[in-house]
Amino acid sequence: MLQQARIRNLDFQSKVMSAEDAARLISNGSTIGMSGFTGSGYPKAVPLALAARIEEEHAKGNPFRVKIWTGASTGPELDGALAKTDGIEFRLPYNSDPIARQKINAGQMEYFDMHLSQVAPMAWEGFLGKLDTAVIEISGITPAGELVPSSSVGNNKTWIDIADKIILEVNAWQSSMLDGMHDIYYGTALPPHRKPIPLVNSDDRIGQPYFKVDPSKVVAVVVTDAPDRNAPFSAPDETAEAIAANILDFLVWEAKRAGLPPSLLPLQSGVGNVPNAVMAGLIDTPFEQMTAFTEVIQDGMLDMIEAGTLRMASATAFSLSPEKALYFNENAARFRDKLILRPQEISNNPELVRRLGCIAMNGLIEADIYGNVNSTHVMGSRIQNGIGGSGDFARNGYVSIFMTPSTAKGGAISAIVPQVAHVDHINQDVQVIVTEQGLADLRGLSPKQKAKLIVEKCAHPAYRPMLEDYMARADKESYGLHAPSLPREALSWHQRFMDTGSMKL
Ligand code: 0RQ
Repeated sequence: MLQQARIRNLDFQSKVMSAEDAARLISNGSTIGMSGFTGSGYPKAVPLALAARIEEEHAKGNPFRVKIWTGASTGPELDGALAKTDGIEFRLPYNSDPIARQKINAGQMEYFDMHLSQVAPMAWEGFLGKLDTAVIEISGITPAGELVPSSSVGNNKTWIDIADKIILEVNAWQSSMLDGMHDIYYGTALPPHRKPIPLVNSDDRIGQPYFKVDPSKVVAVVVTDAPDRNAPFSAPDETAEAIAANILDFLVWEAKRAGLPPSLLPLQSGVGNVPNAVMAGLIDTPFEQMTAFTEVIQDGMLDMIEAGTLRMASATAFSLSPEKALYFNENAARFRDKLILRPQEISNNPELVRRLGCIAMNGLIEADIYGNVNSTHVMGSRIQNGIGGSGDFARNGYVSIFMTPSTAKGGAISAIVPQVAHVDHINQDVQVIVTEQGLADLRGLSPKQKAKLIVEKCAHPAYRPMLEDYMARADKESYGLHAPSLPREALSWHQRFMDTGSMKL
């Protein structure tokens, strides 16, 4: 019954098989394009069956590893299960799974951390090699044999188009109300044939609701009924609330200064507790009829829609807490005409982000006194997640805001340092830095002016005198005085943490 309701095409019905049988169609050394974006819409049965098969082969002493491409992060049934078996040889473009992270940082898994908007174009350009198999979660198949996307779109269109063979997971847990919510654009091309993307407003629809698929490439259809697994949000603590309040004050001030409309400009927000607290806070500001042109729809955005503050949100995926995902499934009809899910090469497209003038709000690991930002590598070498979509939005938005608590690890680490140990966002792409201490608007400032403001507004009082002392000495001893630095000392804070467990003197 379930099967017939979701798979409304006889040819596809005849391809239904178990996840174990489908996993047997994948061989050692394969490159697999999986669906999945921030814990939504990832395949939940075939990767687990593949992990079991890899474990069996390893137990027999046979090699078995695969290369995995996705939209962004997935769930424990995919990254976690495959990483645990040492089954992933190579992974791109974003990961937040703790087991996979541990393998990457132990040097046991190759990882290509890249801008999310660039994944599909690079795959088409052939840089990434050949894609053997696509494993894609969908929420249904139409009578005409088109695929109804699931709770994330990510790179699925591209994987379906370029893979030699396709395994589909039809997940009955996903709301049937997702049908019609997606906008799959088929007009992309490689240079010199690329044309302007005809999207002018966040809520423009420029494509079609379904993925096209060549049925002869579909080798298996697996039926599942399993929830997405996103991490729950914890209630914002005092620090998160202070950061959110600083951002909200800034947005109100900026709207007045620049004469922005009451709908502000399209919002982009990273994932996590602080961005979620910002969304919650926007409900009580003078803004109205706002839109979001962003990567993921999180709890706060659904609340904003229900409060009437947010008119619509465009993204590539949901990133809802487990409770909010259930709530969405039960109330999907209400949100249906207010949400659009697009391929990530469109949701994160630099051309569109620049044209729309998004307000980009992302997290950081550390920033330096000149406004360079490290979003990815703890102590310069240990990857946390990846750059994700932050670069797509930071460089191209109307204003790029980066937020963080001023310290990490109970105060042992300062988030503001003389020099970042790894650079993801150069200072030209970072216009505002905000911590619970305050907000530094860096637009139009020279390096020395930026340094003064960042230390004064954003650094924790325990580290402010150390930074001021560094700046004063650099001002006297530096090789050049445009962006004064003391190379021998600039990374000594990180070394001290690694040696002693604290950046403090
Ligand atoms: O580690 O979990 O072991 O305690 O980093 O830090 O403070 O919980 O903050 O969850 O917002 O993550 C930059 C990682 C911030 C995130 C980053 C440690 C800290 C903790 C997480 P523990 P918090 P958040 C759209 C945009 C890149 C991708 C992006 C991110 C852990 O925002 O991945 O922006 N951004 N995508 O203790 C050592 C420091 C540290 C530190 C934090 N200075 N030194 N450890 N940590 N600062 C979304 C997508 O692209 C899908």
